[in-house]
Amino acid sequence: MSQTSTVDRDAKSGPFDVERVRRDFPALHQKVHGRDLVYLDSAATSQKPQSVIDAVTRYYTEDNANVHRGLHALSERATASYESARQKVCRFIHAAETHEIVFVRGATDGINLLAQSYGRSRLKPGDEVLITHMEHHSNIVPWQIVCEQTGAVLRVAPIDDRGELVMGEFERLLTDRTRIVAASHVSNALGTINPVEHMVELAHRAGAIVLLDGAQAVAHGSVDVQSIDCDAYVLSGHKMFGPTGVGVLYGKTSLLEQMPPYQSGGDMIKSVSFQKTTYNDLPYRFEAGTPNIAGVVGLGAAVDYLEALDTGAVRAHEDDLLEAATEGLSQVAGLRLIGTAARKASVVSFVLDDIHPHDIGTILDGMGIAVRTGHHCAQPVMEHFDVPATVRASMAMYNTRQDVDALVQALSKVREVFA
Ligand code: C6P
Repeated sequence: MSQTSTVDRDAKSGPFDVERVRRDFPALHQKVHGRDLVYLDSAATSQKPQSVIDAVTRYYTEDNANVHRGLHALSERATASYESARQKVCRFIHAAETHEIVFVRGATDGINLLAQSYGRSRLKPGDEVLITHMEHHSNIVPWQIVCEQTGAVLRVAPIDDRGELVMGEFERLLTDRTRIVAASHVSNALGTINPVEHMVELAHRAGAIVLLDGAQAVAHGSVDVQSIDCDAYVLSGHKMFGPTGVGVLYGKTSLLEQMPPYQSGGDMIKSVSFQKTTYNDLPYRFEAGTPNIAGVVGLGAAVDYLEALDTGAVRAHEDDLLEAATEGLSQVAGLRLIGTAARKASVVSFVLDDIHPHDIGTILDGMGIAVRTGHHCAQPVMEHFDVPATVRASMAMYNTRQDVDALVQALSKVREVFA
């Protein structure tokens, strides 16, 4: 991230050994179409370090058992690993209590949980939910659905032509009718880092609770949910070097305590009879059924991996990549950057002449360069910039200046092909 007060800028910054980090990620060392892979699609999903792969394999090889259910040794080991991952995530995002960490399938699942549990039980006709124009579909559609179900009204705070939230409008749209604000911490399509502390402060002043979508934030810098003071925060394991199919809904105790169960079944109850069911304590009340145990164990290993790195050095390295990519791409004739906010994570979206992004993506793939092309599940963003799609290169700590150079050079070739 280029700069943000939610990120600990005082973290010790030292020389960053990208080659050592790269050695931890086996998938990076392969040829694609006969060329060395240049992986620039980490916002879609990051690659996994060997330690995460090993943790998942070890769980299945040695400990595989259901959690919270068995008294036998394997079940106790599986439960211990599962609950230790909860403690790791709690520490990683600086939550106050481990029971504030609810394991879900990913950011999408976490947002749906909040919308259907808190939103559906609380919203009344005429109440308002405020989102922003830069949201991923996962932070739009669940709110549209809950507004249809309850008669609440969805409001959208605009963005400007750099892809920054128009704070004056955001503030104006916060009224005594606003009950929930749901906003991305970092935009996946633009890379914009939102001023989340200020947004939370304004929303709280208006009496609303705030959910932040941290899917794109957690891999780039330490997040402190207590200092941000958001009421809820979601993340996806697979975007922070962990497995797919696992993520976290963080909720302040005071919020989670008000929320009725979302899904029901095993593990979320204390007792069941045909007359009455009593629900389990937090966070188990929101973890119905057998969870993705291997995924949670892998997520714990991903947190271990991240915590062993110097976050300041990682951030400096990513900022350097962002700067190099922005500079390099700006030199490519006919290229228009989409998303030029002052505070950005290492994501660059662009269009090139009138060449369709899918064609660019296909040519780049032929050169071993993996980028994402399309609307990035953020169609309102595309509409704002009046483009059908963009090419998006998203960089993680294992990327190098050479990766950036390879992209910039390849784009000149793309232009030659279409000239
Ligand atoms: N964005 C991208 O290529 P899930 O699928 O639940 O793990 O994450 C959904 C999601 C929510 N919010 C933001 C800001 C996101 O970026 C994503 C996922 C990927 O940009 C896949 S569409």
